Amino acid sequence: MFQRILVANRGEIALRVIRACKELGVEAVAVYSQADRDAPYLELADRAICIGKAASADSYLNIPRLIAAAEVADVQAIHPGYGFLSENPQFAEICRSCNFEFIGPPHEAIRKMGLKTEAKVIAAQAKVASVPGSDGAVNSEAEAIRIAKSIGFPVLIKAAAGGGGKGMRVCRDEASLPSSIQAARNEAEAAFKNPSIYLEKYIDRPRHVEVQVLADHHGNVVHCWDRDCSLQRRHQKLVEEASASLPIEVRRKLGEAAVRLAKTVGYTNAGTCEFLVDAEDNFYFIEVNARIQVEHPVSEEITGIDLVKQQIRIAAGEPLPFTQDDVKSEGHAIEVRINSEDPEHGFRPSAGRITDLRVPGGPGVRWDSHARAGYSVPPNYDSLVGKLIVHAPSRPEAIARMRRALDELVIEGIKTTIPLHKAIFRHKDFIDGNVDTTWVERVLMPPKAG
Ligand code: MV4
Repeated sequence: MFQRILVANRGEIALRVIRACKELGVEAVAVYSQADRDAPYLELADRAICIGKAASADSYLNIPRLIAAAEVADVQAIHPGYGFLSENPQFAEICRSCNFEFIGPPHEAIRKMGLKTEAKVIAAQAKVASVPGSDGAVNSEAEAIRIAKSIGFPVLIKAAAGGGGKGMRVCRDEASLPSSIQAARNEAEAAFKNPSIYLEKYIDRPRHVEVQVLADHHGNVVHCWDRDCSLQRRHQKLVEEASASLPIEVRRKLGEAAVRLAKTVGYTNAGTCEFLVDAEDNFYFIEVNARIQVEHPVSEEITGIDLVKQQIRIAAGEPLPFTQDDVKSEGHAIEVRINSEDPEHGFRPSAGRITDLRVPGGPGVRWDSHARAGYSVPPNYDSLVGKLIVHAPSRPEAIARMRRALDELVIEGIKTTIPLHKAIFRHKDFIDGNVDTTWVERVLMPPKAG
């Protein structure tokens, strides 16, 4: 096992990795920007190193500064967390070339999965169905029109280098296809420095279901079952659940598909295969997330596996200590993301000082947060202040437990998404499981008229 790890991230996930290190007997070295100099997660690390100014480009996205911190602290491995550099193949490659183990997949796998057109080729090799669409990038208007006519309108134009919903455009007819493609190319070039686009059949009101996988360096790949992450607003997830409440045969097939995909691309460490699921429970692969995700705790709760500890063990060369048959899905877990945003005012970030914080407890309740009373949420980064996770024997009991826990949770001094979550957990559609990726914006918070 490693003696010491650099945690190349901040906030909630930095604390999550520090906690895993402590339980493994590994020293955790935290990094921080000037905006985070008073952040509570630093006190829990064995050492903390300032890596630069508040701007991400000068700190958490700055590869030379992170490598310098790793050298100064004499660590053996680097955990990138989520966001920031976690899916940057160049960072993974540089870590390894500087003799630091990157706690994540091989840079080749990150690079391939970063190109969504390449990921779909790998899915086809693995005999995993993806959404019908173009074979790779679309290079001309004529080609786009031919493909759109063969799959049928509406089509979705996606950026090859995209993901997470950025740079997507729905196109409903042939007449608007050329201008939609041009607009999508411009967005893709601006956001990803890559104008390449591809086409997919637009799936109406899909559910977003993803499968957690773990793969070691000895050829063992297991899935840790499925999560439903359909509840989102403007591509920001709000609520995640495990399981995705699909029939067991569908869940098995999803898991097996994710394992085939991971094996085909030579994946190691933790990752997620994302699928869209239609009203008939048909599933279509869309992309791979080559990192630990914000919503990983719900999979931990139903399987009893500490995914972050497994990431570290895998990177240290240990074989997975269990087989697929050992990974059981028990009960139902739900996570809500508590963001410092004002739902009453278009979810604008609401940075500021938390004056009071009272966290829920009791059976089946987990609170993953770096925040505490007196902590000031800096305006420079994402607005996640904590994740409230519940686990119970069934989905109705998990919903009741989440309602109870949300009523106990008090955060004062900043605006948060707590009132929105309370409304979701009282809504009949959510309780009945009648939600999809369009539900929040279509039903719960439709745009105001005028
Ligand atoms: C889609 C889709 C409908 N049809 N692809 C958005 C995020 C990115 N991972 C893929 N996304 C979508 N791809 C086809 N062919 C609808 C979405 C989508 C979505 C997916 C998951 C979660 C939230 C979403 C919100 C809007 C659209």
